[in-house]
Amino acid sequence: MENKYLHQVFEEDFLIGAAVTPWLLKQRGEFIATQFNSLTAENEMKFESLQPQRGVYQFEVADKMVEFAQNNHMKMRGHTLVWHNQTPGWVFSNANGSSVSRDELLATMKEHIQNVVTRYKGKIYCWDVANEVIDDREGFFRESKWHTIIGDDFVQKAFEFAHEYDPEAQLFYNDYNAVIPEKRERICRLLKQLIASGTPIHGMGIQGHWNIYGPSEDDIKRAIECYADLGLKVQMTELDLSVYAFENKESKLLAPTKEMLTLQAERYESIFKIFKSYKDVITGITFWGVADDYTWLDNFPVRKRKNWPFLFDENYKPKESFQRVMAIK
Ligand code: HXH
Repeated sequence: MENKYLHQVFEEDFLIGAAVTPWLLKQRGEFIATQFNSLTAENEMKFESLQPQRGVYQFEVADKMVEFAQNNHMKMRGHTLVWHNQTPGWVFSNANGSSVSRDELLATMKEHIQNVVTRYKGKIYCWDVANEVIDDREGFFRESKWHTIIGDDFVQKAFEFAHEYDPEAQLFYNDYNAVIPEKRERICRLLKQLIASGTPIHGMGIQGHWNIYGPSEDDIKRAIECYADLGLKVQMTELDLSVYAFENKESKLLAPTKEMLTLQAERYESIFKIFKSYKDVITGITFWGVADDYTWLDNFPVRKRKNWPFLFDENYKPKESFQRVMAIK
């Protein structure tokens, strides 16, 4: 296995992707194209990026990212069509501040999906159609304007529109905390309802914003099985392993400790062993970034706190985590 690249080691198993910014592609394009064979735009295909004002579409940046993927023979995932965040206010309210009606919001949803999905038909093989619509604790649907204004069928509608404009695209539901048993059960209920009503849905995206302490291997396995048992493909869509437990508010650390890096390497090895054992249902593993020089975790859940969640360090050198993942048989 000398000098193989990351995606080559899993060639027979699943795609290996990275979420990137235009800046990363410019600075580190060659590195990204050699280690990964799938690409996601971290922000550039979200609603506010593509249609900041009603009827005003901005496709230039996203187009360039799609072009990069094509030029480098990488697959591209689309993220995301319907989400409660990073969606402009005009979507939900009229010029006078009053709420749009169900029919108006459905028309906006349909038009947006039509324009975006049609533009990238045949170039984006897989869409996160709906992101994070299930509530974390009680209740079922997360409280959002999409849900309040349209009602329970807003998720189904989004999938139907996406399917109408690209019948070949793989359509995914995507969520976080998707291996925590209580939320997993609620997500499964949603997926079952969608399937029972004939919705064109093909996969479940487990985001995978995890850390060096959890979730447990059992929870990960059980979740993959639950989703796969519904007949869906499964992907890890936003994988990163924070070096902090979620409650840890530490913010002064300038470099990861040895213990952190060792724990991270052990966890990367064990989760990739699990992923490999489910290669028949898992079709892709995407990291939510590339290397430790830049991650959204530098600002979440603690602002301006450095984190080191990936397989490559701040200088794009392989970490112990990388070696352990590459050595899996
Ligand atoms: C993802 N959300 C998004 O899918 C992706 O588009 C974005 O670029 C980064 C991460 C993860 C997320 C979900 C909920 C959330 C924060 C991040 O809100 C919380 C707030 C407090 C406590 C827990 C979650």
